Amino acid sequence: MTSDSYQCTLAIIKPNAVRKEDEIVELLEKQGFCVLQRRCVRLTSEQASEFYTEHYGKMFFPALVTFMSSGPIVAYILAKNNAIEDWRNSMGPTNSMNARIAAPESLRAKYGIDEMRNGFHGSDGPLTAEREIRFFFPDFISHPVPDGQTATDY
Ligand code: RTP
Ligand code: MG
Repeated sequence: MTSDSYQCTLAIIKPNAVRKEDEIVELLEKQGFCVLQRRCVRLTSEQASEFYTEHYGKMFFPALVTFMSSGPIVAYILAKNNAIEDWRNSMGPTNSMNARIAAPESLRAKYGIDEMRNGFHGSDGPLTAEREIRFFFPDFISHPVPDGQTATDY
């Protein structure tokens, strides 16, 4: 990826933070993220299990599925230079209580409650971003990728 090219990531506002959507979007736009697509959905537990399939078998998996299907969520395709890493930095540490200490300006510090109800999801790499964008936005077409970039870079 060249330094002036944009990258896409999949971001989610989780059920505990959805009512703060307006101010969250304002904040992320101030940080240079551009919302390319938005979708408000309520996942079934089957869909939540599929989305978080990498965590299947972990102790927190059943609670995660229950939480993610407990109310509406909002999914976004965000575009920015270095969007994947930058969005994860904007979210902060997974555990919102740690975030309030280690990264008090982060979104999870501001809008998260605990380790589970941490308000946000962000793809953790280019392949994951591609899969997760397709999960919520199957019709999204990214630009052609001539020089070996992933399909979510454009
Ligand atoms: P995410 O995938 O949602 O962006 O979060 P992450 O990479 O920071 O964290 P990950 O390890 O992938 O965990 C996925 C989500 O599962 C919930 N979780 N709860 N011990 C717990 O109670 C626990 N651990 C993880 C969180 O909602 C976390 O974001
Ligand atoms: Mg993760």
